[in-house]
Amino acid sequence: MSNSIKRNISVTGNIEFSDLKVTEPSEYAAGIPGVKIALEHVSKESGLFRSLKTLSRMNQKEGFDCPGCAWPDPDTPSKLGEYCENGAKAIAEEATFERVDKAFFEKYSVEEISTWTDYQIGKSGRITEPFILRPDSIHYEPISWSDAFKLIAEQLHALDSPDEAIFYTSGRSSNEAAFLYGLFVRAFGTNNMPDCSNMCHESSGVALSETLGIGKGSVVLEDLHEAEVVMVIGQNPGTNHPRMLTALQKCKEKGGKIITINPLSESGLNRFKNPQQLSGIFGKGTQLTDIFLQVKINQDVSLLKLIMKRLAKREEEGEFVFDHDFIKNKTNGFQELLEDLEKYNEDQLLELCGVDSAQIDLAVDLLVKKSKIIICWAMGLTQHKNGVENIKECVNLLLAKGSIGKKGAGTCPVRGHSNVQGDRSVGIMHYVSKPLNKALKETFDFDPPDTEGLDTVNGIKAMYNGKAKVFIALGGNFVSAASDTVYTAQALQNCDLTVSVTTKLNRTHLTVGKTALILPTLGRTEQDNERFVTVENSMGKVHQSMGRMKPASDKLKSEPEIVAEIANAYFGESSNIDWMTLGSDYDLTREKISEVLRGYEDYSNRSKGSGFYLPNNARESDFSKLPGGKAQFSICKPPEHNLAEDEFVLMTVRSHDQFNTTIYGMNDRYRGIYGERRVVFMNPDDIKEKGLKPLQIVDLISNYSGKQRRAENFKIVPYNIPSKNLCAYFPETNVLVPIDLYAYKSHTPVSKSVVVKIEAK
Ligand SMILES: Nc1nc2c(c(=O)[nH]1)N[C@H]1C(S)=C(S)[C@@H](COP(=O)(O)OP(=O)(O)OC[C@H]3O[C@@H](n4cnc5c(=O)[nH]c(N)nc54)[C@H](O)[C@@H]3O)O[C@H]1N2
Ligand SMILES: Nc1nc2c(c(=O)[nH]1)N[C@H]1C(S)=C(S)[C@@H](COP(=O)(O)OP(=O)(O)OC[C@H]3O[C@@H](n4cnc5c(=O)[nH]c(N)nc54)[C@H](O)[C@@H]3O)O[C@H]1N2
Ligand SMILES: [Mo]
Repeated sequence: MSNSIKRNISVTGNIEFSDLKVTEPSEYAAGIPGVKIALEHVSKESGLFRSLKTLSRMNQKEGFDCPGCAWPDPDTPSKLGEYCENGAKAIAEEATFERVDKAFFEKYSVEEISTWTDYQIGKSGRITEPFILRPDSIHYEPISWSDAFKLIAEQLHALDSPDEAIFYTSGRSSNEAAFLYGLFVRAFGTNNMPDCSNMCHESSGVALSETLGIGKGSVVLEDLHEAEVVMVIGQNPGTNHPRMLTALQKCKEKGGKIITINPLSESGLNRFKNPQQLSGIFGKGTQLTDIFLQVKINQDVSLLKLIMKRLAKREEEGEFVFDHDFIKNKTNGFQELLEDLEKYNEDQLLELCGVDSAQIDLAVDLLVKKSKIIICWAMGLTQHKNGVENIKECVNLLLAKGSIGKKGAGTCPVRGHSNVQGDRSVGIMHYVSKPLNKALKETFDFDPPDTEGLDTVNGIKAMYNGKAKVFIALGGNFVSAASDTVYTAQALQNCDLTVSVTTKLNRTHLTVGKTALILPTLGRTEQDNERFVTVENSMGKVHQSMGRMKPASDKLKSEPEIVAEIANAYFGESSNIDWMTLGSDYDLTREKISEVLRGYEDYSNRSKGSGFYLPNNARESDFSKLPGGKAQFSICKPPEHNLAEDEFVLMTVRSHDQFNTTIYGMNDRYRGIYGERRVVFMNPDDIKEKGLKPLQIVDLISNYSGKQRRAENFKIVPYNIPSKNLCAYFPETNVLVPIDLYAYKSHTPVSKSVVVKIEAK
């Protein structure tokens, strides 16, 4: 092989400012602007007619599943279309007319592309054929599919051990592709399967498995309509799960109340004008949040403890607050929890969480009387050092109120990627599942590896230290999604080979190993030879998805085909698994899934129409697999930050115009930010006290274990956020998150509580 050169790649791209305009935050979500902007995005990228046709098929029974978030579809979709503004943007990204082809890569080197912003890189279009970046080159060039597969097989064979390869999965892959991928990786001989869950809801998975015996939520969509109280904690549904607002609206119409816990008053949770109803478009809309508890970043445990302490007091005073039958028959550890609560002093907890005491009383009043309670949460709880405890504290409250396993009550971790939950269910994970391994052996006659593999953080370290040499990604944008961007980029660059199965170009295709391959695949919306795939939504329902659009290029392959061909090239004649047939016959793959996993009987048939639910023990109040056969209360401690005078806690969040690392546009409409992403939201009193000024340019700096990390060029925006707290967008701020700072047990990077200093320029 030719000599490899060192490429001069920028890991941040251009950090110059564009054109910032700041207005008051929006007073409501969606409404006319929501519909208008949805249509603008799709028609700009792919033409008005094509876009209307595509939107009408989204989330309908015979259509395709939205490639955006994992919020479930109602059984009777709205006639005005079951989509949201941000789903429409996701479609527009995929349906774009722009192309990354041979001429594009002849014109632009990877060095030049890396100086662009993520927004510009994403807008360059759909990839049309396989490309290779050779070790002595800075330009990608075309390669045939068969040569690409051969090269991957050769490099995998050249490794000293299968554990020197890492197989990442993002959450957009279908169940069929993910199952085949997991099967191949185990047959190859490793459990090195980090996935985007590691950076996302892993803390939920760990906490829920340990307390309720299942790593998923317990509610279904209809439960949200029935609930008496919905608590939305650490989640911004107006932007990230817009169709959830319709469910919250139904809950309110039936008399339910909503408590929101968040450092920011997100407009999506204030007033909602449902774009799927004429009254929503033209009327005043629905007030969603009844009680807003403005918690300090990462002090949810303090706040929940305070709520429980006050609930316990009300019980002592003679009210019926806790569900003692449920607690006695179904749970372990309630007495210990009450004893632990006594150790905390109210004033101390109030000071820590920073919430107004009278507001907390309003929430307590509500919770005393109700038992149909649902807690919804997302990244505001999971991406902290104590992410697992945050969720366990929510489970404590639900268990004490008997709010699990009954209609209108339960846990609702709101998933991110549209099929991240399905990928896990069919076997994408770095840890060992003994039942899965046993079933794989029975069905496919090989011994799957039985030692735990590398997750995202450990995978990055292994590549950095030269212990892993091949990195293969089924989707995603690893370098921009993971923490510590500079370190992660170096880790990937240390590899011999990096491979990405992808629809579009992103920064991970620039920060690559000596050799790099881009394998272009069909998107969700595109026709796949009349075949359909299946996905699982956030509430454990599996259903089909069938693309209808003409593919972006006739050289694309489907994900199951690509995975099967890699496996086939690697094993050659030596495998007793017929990879090529499995990769092309999705019905057969589904049959194999149903042989290996419980709950998928008659899979292909049942996935048609609105689909089927997978078994869920928490929904049935069956805790037989847990210690003593009971759900577990947990003792959790409030976290300590011990901030120095000049330190702040920074949360890194999504703007309204992005899907993770894909930047759709430069606005964050609901927060009143237009034309710029390099902003940091700061409390107006803090700005004054530090002698800073609105719109002043600063750098953000994190110091950890003697190493300084810097994110340059942010404009200060005064905002309603607790003192000593800051907020900025990811991925720009990922350079600040140290690789060694992650949640205990789940290893989720602490993207929502990074301690930083501000330095004026
Ligand atoms: N349009 C769009 N949809 C998406 C995505 C997207 O990027 N764009 N991403 C998808 C993915 S993968 C995921 S995981 C989800 C993410 O969905 P979210 O979790 O809603 O996304 P974030 O922007 O990270 O928002 C976190 C919210 O938590 C709050 N928060 C931060 N720290 C704390 C805290 O300590 N306590 C509390 N109580 N709140 C806190 C923030 O103010 C913010 O409102 O969305 C999915 N859907
Ligand atoms: N600082 C900070 N970091 C974070 C977070 C945060 O809140 N703060 N959030 C974390 C979370 S919750 C998550 S889930 C991760 C996300 O991590 P990833 O899942 O790795 O990142 P995405 O940005 O969702 O990946 C987008 C890329 O997927 C590819 N793609 C799109 N559609 C398809 C498809 O159909 N098939 C294939 N094969 N590829 C496709 C495109 O190339 C696109 O550029 O980021 C995490 N990183
Ligand atoms: Mo996520």
